[in-house]
Formats: sequence, C-alpha cells, structure tokens
Amino acid sequence: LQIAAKKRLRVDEARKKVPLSEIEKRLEQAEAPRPFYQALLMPGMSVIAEVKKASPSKGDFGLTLTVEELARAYESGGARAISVLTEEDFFKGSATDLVKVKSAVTLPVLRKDFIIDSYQLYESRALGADAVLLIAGFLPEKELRAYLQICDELDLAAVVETHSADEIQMALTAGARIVGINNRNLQNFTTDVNHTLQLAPQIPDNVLLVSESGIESAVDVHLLGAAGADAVLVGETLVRSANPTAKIRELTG
Ligand code: IGP
Repeated sequence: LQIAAKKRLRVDEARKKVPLSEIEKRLEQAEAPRPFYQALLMPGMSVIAEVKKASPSKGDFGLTLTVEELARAYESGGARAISVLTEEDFFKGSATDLVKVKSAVTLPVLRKDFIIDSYQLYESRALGADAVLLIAGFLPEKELRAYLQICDELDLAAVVETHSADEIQMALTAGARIVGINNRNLQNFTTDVNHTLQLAPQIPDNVLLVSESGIESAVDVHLLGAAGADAVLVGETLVRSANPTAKIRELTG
C-alpha cells in the first residue's frame, strides 16, 4: 500500500495541475487558517472526527449522509476538528470533499492524504486545509523537518503520524509539535488502542498527542486520556454509527 502510493505520486507529476507559482499567488489572498493546534489544546479530550468513505481493508462504508451533512453532525456532537480523507485510490476521497467540508463547518479541517511531495503542502493550504497529516514512515527525517518548516511558513498545523518508538524519536527530532500514534498495524490492518498506551510515555508534555484508529468506546477514550492523549482521531466508529452526533457525545462522556 505505502509503496504503491509513493510510486504513483512520485511519477505522477501531472497531478500538479496548477503550477506552484500560481498556488503561491492564490495563497496571498487566502484566508487565515482556523486554529487547529489551539483546538486540541483545550481542556478535556478533543475529538478529531473523520470523514471517511472507504478504506483499503473494509471497502466502501456506504455513507448515507453527504460529506457536508456528516461534518455538520460531527460539529453538533462537539468534535473539535474534522479530518477529511482526500486520497482517491484507496480511500475514495477527493480534494472536493475537503472544500465542501470546510464550507459546511466552522471547525478547523485536517487534510488526510499520502503527502510525499512539498507541493502537496501548498496545495493543501490553497484548498483550505488548516492542518495536514505527515506520515513519518514515508519521509526521511531531513524531508520531514523541511516539510514541518514549510508548514510553519504556511501557518498550516501538522500531525506527524508514527507507529513505533523509533518513528516517535524521529518526529520529535524533526520538530513535530503534534504527534499521532496510529493504533493500526499496517501489516495486517488490525487495531489495538494499547499501542498508544504503550508508546504514550515517549511523548514529552509540551508535544500534543493524538491517538489514531480503532477507537470504539468511551472506555477507550478514557484510557487514552489517562495515558496522556490530548486528542483521538476517529473514523469508522463514527461513519458506521446511525447517529454520529450522539456517538461523539457518547465517546467523550
Ligand atoms: C481513523 P478509524 O479506525 O477510526 O477509522 O481510523 C484514522 O486514524 C485512519 O483513517 C488513518 C489513516 C491514516 C487513513 C490513520 N492514518 C493515514 C489514511 C492514511
């Protein structure tokens, strides 16, 4: 999965439909981003609710709501930020979904994609993303550091996703201020929130911790909060729920 995504994007220069110089021009007129980091800093557990139409392991989730309706339901439930999958091939997302969600809610919006080219950072900001996901396993430390610097210049928040103690160290060395620990084992796609509980002590107090994937219950959220997580990133549990608004309230108690 990772290699396929990497290869595809590396060769697909045609994706850069709009030249960088044009994007930079557009950014001069762009509105200031909504405060993503500050949203996670608020007291109590923050929920980052994900708009996810499909996944490589589970296939199509058969959403009955539009992405706008889903995002509004999340906002009503007290989510503090919305994550939108824009990756097309594995997650059936799109850049349009991000634009739609951004205009449907007042919350900050995170763009979830395989970011492996600095071009995508400028593009994200131009689309209206307030934050991006950077996957530590995809990027050499030097590149990660450079991307975090570009994010700073663009006023774009960055969640650096990790899977192991080594990746956490790399993320911290590169200057990450928000670290995600993904509970999903990418070899077999199973999830276990204990993964965050085990690795959480590696995250210093001045760095925000987001636990990602496989979060299903108020008990999960409580355990993660006790372990020091500032936020949980929840997709499947919410998109599968008959009432996503109530589900978010239930998760956070
Ligand atoms: C959400 P879940 O198990 O609640 O649907 O997981 C989110 O963590 C997951 O979608 C995710 C992801 C990613 C998707 C985490 N990291 C990287 C695509 C790319």
